[in-house]
Amino acid sequence: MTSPVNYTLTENIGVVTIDSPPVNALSRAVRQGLMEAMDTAAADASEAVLIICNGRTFIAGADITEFGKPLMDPWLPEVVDRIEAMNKPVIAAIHGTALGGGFEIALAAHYRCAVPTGKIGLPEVKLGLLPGAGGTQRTPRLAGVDAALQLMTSGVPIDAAQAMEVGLIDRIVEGDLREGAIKWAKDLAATGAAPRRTSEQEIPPCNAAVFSEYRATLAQRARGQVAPQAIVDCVEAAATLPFADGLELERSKFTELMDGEQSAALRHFFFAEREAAKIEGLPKDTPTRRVESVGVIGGGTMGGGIAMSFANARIPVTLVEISDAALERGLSIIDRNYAGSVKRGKLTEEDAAACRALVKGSTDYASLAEVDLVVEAVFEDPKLKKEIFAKLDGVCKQGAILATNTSYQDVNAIAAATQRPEDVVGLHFFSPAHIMKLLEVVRGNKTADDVLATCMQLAKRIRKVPVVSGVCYGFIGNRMLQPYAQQSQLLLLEGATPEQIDTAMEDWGMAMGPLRVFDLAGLDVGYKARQALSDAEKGEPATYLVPDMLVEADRHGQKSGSGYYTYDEQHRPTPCPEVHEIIRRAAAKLGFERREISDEEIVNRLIGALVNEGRKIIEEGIAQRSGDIDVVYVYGYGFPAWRGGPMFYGDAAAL
Ligand code: 3H9
Repeated sequence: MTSPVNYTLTENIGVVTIDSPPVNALSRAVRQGLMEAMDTAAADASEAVLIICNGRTFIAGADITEFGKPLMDPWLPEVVDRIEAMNKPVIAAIHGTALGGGFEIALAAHYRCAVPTGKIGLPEVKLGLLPGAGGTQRTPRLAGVDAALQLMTSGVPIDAAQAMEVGLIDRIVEGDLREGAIKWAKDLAATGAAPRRTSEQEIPPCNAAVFSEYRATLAQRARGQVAPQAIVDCVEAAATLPFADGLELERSKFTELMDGEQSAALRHFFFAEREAAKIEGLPKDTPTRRVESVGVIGGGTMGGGIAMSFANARIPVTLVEISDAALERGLSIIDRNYAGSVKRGKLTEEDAAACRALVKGSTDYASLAEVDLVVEAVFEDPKLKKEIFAKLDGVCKQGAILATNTSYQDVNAIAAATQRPEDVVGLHFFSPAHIMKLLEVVRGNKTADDVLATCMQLAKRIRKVPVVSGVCYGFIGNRMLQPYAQQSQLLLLEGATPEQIDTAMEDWGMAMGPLRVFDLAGLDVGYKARQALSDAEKGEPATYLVPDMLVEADRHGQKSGSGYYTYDEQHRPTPCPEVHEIIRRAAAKLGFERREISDEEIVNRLIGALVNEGRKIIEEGIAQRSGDIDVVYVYGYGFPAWRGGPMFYGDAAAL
């Protein structure tokens, strides 16, 4: 087998080229190849050594597929030490993303350059790990403690200019990277530049309080997670201990994290997310349709957010509303959202203006005649949706994809309102649609393969995470929410308070407890829907009596200032005796005997409800695989990724 690492002596420069698609991860073969290349370079006539990669990126990190398996020689830290110990200057030349172990290789090199579009990062924290090949000790020596903590605890990569500003790279190479880097290597050799070992550098002085401040911030921002705190420990060691001792601490903490539950969960999630983009039975080379223009029907919160998602990816959008007034309202919400993005530093003023200019309004369906995709986002009225699809069938060009953003309705029935059900698909965005990453792609019985493949590809283009769902009431995410919501009602009636349930779930890791979620969504919505149903249709009174009584007591949720909680002007919730009394009355009316309920029972019953429904969803073939459900819950419902998603957690905890 040929090695993925090639070594050539080009004049007086030893050039080490890594070529291991797709992302040059540090598999055993790459590590071996690097060791051999260093041995050869150390012994030959080269005066400097260049490490560079072929393909789309510099090394994107350790090979995650090897994690959790027995270690194979040479171990990455040995490779890193070998590179740093070289007796002639070693230069790393970065393009794409130098991530994790990949950037640690660059840190062990004596000099670093990158193309202007290059990025560097230490994303191990997203896998529940810390940089385990010297990154926690070398990064602060070059960039200082603050920048190092920021890079490692966020896991977010920075671009070449920022990396240069903080001292993590030495120069930016314009034009051809290989040529520029070889020229630099020759200059270094000509001027007799010596190896410059990061481990031997003094760490810039820092304020000792920074560590306790970081620990406190992370206890909030990364509640429950162990890796971010371990990173702070290691950086503190870098600032206070000799390099070798710091490295020893890093190695023991890395091993501890690797063996822990959180990293196992996050590694599962990493692969689940990538797997979710694949559709069983659909070949990789399934043709796709061109999508260069989009129509959105409905300019409410949802439609506006969907329009922005496309415009942000520089795809022109025609937003259709029923009247000039409604259109004006919709466009002004979009204006406000863009102003907000600029204010929060998410977009520059120019970018926001360029995106906004791509959204045009219309009150005429004829303006959708030439678009490649239409997303209908009107309110949940099945009759109205069918009328709209019949109209679209009349005006849209052949081959246009017709999508509905329904959260619950039957996509097959909507498709049947057209003469082209194969072009109809569900695209279920989550609110706020320009921010939330999840996109459920709902496959109808007749949805064509190329429509599905196009939607999966398009999702990536608009920076969403797509998951395929079959047709059922609520698809994957909202269907699972029903038994979860019902369980929360039973817990209230049996003796728990809203604040006990929410705190238990938030302490466990959910972004928001269920009752605060219901308050945010508005209790009146479900109440109104129930008024149209017969008692039999409403189901068990235990599942809705409390919210009905709250609405009847004028507690409509956060927007009205009160629901399960009372809210102040900053929307901060306070527990309320009136609510406790309502719950007690409801329990008495339904004959519930109230008792003490432990936090553990709350978590197990609520997560158990999700898991049980999830298993049914898999049995019925609505979801392709359990990892897809995990992706839906993490990206759409605030489920903690470090618990792996409900299905991973359910299996691990034998729920
Ligand atoms: C680490 O380095 C630990 C060290 O500190 C210490 C060790 C002692 N390994 O994401 P994509 C696969 S921890 C194995 O769709 P993109 C991926 O599964 C590591 N495989 O592409 C997919 O396979 P498939 C720190 C990997 O262009 C294919 O490559 N590094 C790895 O959207 C394409 O991936 C990270 O955490 C890997 N490291 O994004 C970086 N990376 O086609 C993780 C990717 O079969 N990677 N694959 O589904 C990423 O963030 C993105 O993949 C990247 C490219 C930005 C590189």
